[in-house]
Amino acid sequence: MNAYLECNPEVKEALEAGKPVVALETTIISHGFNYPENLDCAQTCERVIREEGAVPATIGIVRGKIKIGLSGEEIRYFAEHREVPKCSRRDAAAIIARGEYGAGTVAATMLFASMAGIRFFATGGIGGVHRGAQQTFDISADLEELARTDVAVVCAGAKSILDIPLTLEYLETAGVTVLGFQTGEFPAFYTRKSGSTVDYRVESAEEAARIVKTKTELGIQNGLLITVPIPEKDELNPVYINDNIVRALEAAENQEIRGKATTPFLLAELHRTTGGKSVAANKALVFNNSRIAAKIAAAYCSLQPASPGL
Ligand code: PSU
Ligand code: MN
Repeated sequence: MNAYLECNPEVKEALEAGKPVVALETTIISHGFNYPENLDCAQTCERVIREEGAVPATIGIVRGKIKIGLSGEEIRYFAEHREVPKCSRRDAAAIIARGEYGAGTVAATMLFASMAGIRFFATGGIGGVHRGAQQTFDISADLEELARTDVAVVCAGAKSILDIPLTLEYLETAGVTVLGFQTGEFPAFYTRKSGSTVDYRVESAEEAARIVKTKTELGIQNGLLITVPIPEKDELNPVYINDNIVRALEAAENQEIRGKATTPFLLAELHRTTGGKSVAANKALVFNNSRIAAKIAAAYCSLQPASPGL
């Protein structure tokens, strides 16, 4: 492990013993929700992972150290300090060298998890190719990270604030395996369906774990995406949420929101215009993803290698 990494003893022990560990991100805490929902969400994700017998490792940069497995107090800090900068791969070295705090995106959390040897990561949605990217070039660094870093990310697909077909094209070019957990369709975060298909539908945690394991044994060292639809009871009406998304995109355009501010702005707009409905859906899907990630991590740890010596 590098000198900037600090792994808490529980996570370290679990990793050494080959027990299931699931990483969680901090951008979702500082920039994905308001206080105190963000605190409740972060704590519940950890609890859900524990209920499945896995160890949660919420990851963030604390005074220049990459903390693998934040303490309760540190999680509270990220929840209360929404000004902590969003940290993607490109920001990591600068934030760490300056001894500052950083809230890790999906990209940075994958990077840090892989440094620590964590194979599974649960989140809400990944960043992707933004609508209009043909002009703006706004493509999330999350996709590039999936192209290069060996961590399996469990998410509810991507929001339709993004261009989902183009996001899937990018993932295909990057060689990222995309699984649908009990679905043949790529989920659209707030809704179970996006109109785009996934290539591989899996029915169980064991089946997903077997694919991750096979990829590892083949020495294919990039990311893998496991997409899980939001539970039916929590799904939002597609017409309703898409109307709100169109309005949020217009507001971003009118206010000339650009770069790393775009995704948090769109999320906040949706939270506001849906009067909290998007927040409730967002929480439900993150908890569901945390539970399924823990189940897959546990299944992975109980799989035997395909043949001796692997
Ligand atoms: N999608 C969500 N909630 C989030 C994010 C995405 O529903 O909090 C965050 C994640 O941390 C993701 C990041 O990695 O936004 C993507 O930002 P960008 O589009 O700037 O790459
Ligand atoms: Mn962007």
